[in-house]
Amino acid sequence: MKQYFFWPAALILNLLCVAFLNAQPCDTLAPVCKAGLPAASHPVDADGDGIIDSGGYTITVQELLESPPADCPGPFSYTMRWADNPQAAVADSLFLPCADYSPGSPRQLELVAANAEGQTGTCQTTVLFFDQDNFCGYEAPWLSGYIRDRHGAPLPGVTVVAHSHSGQDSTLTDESGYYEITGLFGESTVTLELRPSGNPSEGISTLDELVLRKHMLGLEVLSDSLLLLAADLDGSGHISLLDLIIMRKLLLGLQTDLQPSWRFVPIPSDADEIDSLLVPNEFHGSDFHFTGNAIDFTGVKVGDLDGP
Ligand SMILES: [Ca+2]
Ligand SMILES: [Ca+2]
Repeated sequence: MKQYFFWPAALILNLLCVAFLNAQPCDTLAPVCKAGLPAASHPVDADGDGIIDSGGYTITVQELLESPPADCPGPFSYTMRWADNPQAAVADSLFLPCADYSPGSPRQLELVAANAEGQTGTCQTTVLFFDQDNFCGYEAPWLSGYIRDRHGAPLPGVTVVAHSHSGQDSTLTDESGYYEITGLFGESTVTLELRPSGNPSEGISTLDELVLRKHMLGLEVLSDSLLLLAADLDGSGHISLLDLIIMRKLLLGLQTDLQPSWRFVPIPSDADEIDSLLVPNEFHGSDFHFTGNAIDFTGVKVGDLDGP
């Protein structure tokens, strides 16, 4: 009877000794955090009555951890805490009420790994908050702005298309030239494409032809960078006889199309940037992680050179 209990006990003791001897402490305990952690808002029933009344964000340790510490004896336990509030560490998940989320302000989260020997190590990552479904009520124009002509008059009816890796969204400028694109949260790079409305030959008369002729003859050289853009009728990046020929054809009705018929220049912009806008009517932007990005454009009617 005694032997019956003795051998398993000795075996367990032996295994514990082996485990202890194998548990070599390592120099540094280095867990690997995810590189950037998007957090989407979710609905919350704060008073438990079954009716959604607020929102918030929940982040779990598992979401934060990319990989456990390498070359160190486990098992590991994990806690996490806000880097700016290191006192409050939690083991499983952090809940952040909407009120604690500051729009446009990412926060640093720190993961703490510990092993049985009492060693600890940390890693940090940036948490990016999104309120795509508006549970926190922070849904705001993600990307907006005004499109006006070079005299400052609003340009209604311009189609604004936002292309991103998740697809595209489009809208029209209203009577005040205002556009607003929402619902493309979390995109790191977006291309805005602006498509004008109206007749390609609008705004072009013999007066404009006269201005272009004078410029080409060196009699009255255009110096305004927006006008130089307007004088490049074929979008070649420079002004040549071909631009004058196209204008002549438009005036005679021999040509009805003009590509592009408008050029859109983001504001602020300097002459160097305008010169480089050989790919017309596209604006590549990045770092649009948060709401409230504003980009205004000046629309230039190609071929319309007269007036102030
Ligand atoms: Ca040209
Ligand atoms: Ca004109």
